[in-house]
Amino acid sequence: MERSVDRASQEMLDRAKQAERQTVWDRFEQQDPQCKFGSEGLCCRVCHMGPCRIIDKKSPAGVCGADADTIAARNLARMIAAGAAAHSDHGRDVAHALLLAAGGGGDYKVQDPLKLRQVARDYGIAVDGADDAQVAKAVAERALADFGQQEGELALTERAPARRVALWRKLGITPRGIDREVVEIMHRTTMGVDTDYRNIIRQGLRCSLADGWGGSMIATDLQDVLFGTPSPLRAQVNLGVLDQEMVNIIVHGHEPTLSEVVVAAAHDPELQKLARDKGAKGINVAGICCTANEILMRHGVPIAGNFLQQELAMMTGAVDVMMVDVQCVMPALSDLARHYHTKLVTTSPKAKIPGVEHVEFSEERAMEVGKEIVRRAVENFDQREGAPFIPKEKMDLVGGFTAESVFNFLGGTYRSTYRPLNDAIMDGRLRGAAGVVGCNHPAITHDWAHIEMAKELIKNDVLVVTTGCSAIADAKAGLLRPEVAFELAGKGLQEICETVGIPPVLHLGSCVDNSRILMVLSNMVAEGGLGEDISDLPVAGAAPEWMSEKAVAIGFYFVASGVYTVLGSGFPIAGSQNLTKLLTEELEEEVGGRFAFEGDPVKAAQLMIEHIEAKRKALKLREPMYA
Ligand code: NFS
Ligand code: SF4
Repeated sequence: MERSVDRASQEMLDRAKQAERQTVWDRFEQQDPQCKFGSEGLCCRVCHMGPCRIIDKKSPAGVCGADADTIAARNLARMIAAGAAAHSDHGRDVAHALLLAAGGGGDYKVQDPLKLRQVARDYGIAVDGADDAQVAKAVAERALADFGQQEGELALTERAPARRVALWRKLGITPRGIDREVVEIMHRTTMGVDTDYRNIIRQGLRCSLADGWGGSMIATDLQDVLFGTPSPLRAQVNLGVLDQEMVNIIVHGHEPTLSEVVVAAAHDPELQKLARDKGAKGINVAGICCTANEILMRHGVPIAGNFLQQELAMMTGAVDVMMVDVQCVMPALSDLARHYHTKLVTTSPKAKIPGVEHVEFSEERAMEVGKEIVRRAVENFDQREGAPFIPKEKMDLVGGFTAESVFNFLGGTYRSTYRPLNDAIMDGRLRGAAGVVGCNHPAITHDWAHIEMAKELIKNDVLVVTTGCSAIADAKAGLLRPEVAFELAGKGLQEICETVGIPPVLHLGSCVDNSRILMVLSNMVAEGGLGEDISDLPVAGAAPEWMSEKAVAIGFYFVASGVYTVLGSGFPIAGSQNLTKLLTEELEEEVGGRFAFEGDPVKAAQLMIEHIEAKRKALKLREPMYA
């Protein structure tokens, strides 16, 4: 199997081989064969009577009597809890930064007062007569309270269509408080509590909603408030954005509270001068993973690569500092860094790596820390060992779409309406829309599944929205350029891209920005003509190369919101037929969405298109114009 379809990555993998450097792909091979009990969800380590493994006839239950269904469901629910916790803890930090900004302390300022007021209204906070600081304080406090709320409902869930809100209430899965739903999963899945796999998954759905319509949505909205709501812009992507003659700083991780100040610090005249004194032409910041998506969306800062490229970027020998914060950071970077001049720097008190330099970030001293990191990079520039090897590949892209901006463009004029999008779907120029999101996985040829799926969808007049590492994969393949529509999109989608000047694949941001997709779906329902609920819409979702627990939480909140969602590889639950049936069939009755598992990205796209067609039929829409 080829490791990557990305040329730049292939070149770096060749270099790695010559230099006998290990990568994630090698370690993945070393893990072969992976434990069957774990991968089928049949290993339980919840108490010290275990670990227990389910073996059909020999041991059909663990020491306590828990069976395959219980054990697989508990394991999966804990993945949801972890994923929701990661997104939500990120959201919490942003809310904290907003509170600081409201108090006038620290280095953050409200940059989108309009969005601030919108969020305030959605929280039911009175804004008339209040100044920005007062509104920001009220919003930040309200958002922070959402995490610890014990009773009632998360306010932002009311952004969903009324039908959906009512359904959640009926099912008892409206989230009460963000932290509470995570804690309740941990409680229910500990030894001797919830044994009913259906009941466990119910709580899983509730917790995932606390992520999508809670923690992640708070992260997205308050980041827009603090750092500005993105608008479409041009940028570049892939390892070729590293510049041999510049100080290269890679920001890797997730929280823009830090990457934003690093980008600003890189413009500091004093540091710029220092860089020139060191013989560099300037300071170049580039991103990896979702913090890259954040600063791309708002500033057009180039992206060096996605999840599976983190080691490859370091192997160029051109990275003077790789700064990491939280999530998706491979511990392997620390060993690898010993072979290069690259300074690896951890920054979060939540995420240290043994033997790695730590420059502790806090929102209170944001700019000071940002400058310190840039300074270390500049001072490291002349420590490079030999000439770097930077692949030439880089690609242009247009990114920066949001739920607010994206479909305004479909009308050709800037107005806040989803009418043109809904009309295009209703008159059959567009068949529907699909969200393709998520990670890379070394078991799947890097980027291949994302790209092939997106191509198949746009060929069939399905508009694609994308986030996370999937967006970066598509970007590298050139799918985020408006002109690619003429080459690869169906005729209907081509017409739309041409009229509006948008690419057929729209970059909506980082993984917490999947909450933007939830808002797009809500807005489509609100605009009218496509049914009463998200589950009526001709849309589908997919994560063709997922690996993170965060992707599990995302998949669940899409399904719980009524979206048919196809995963490139199944959840680790194959040992429980009942649970598999619940997630891939029966859930649809309950919540209007369900999962499908399909490893072939083109087949997966066809499943999505079939689903979209079924929804079109149910809505009695006309046949697609260019079928
Ligand atoms: Ni999402 Fe973004 Fe990438 Fe996966 Fe990791 S960076 S938060 S989890 S690997 S898409
Ligand atoms: Fe085994 Fe039950 Fe303990 Fe799990 S909870 S380790 S199945 S005894």
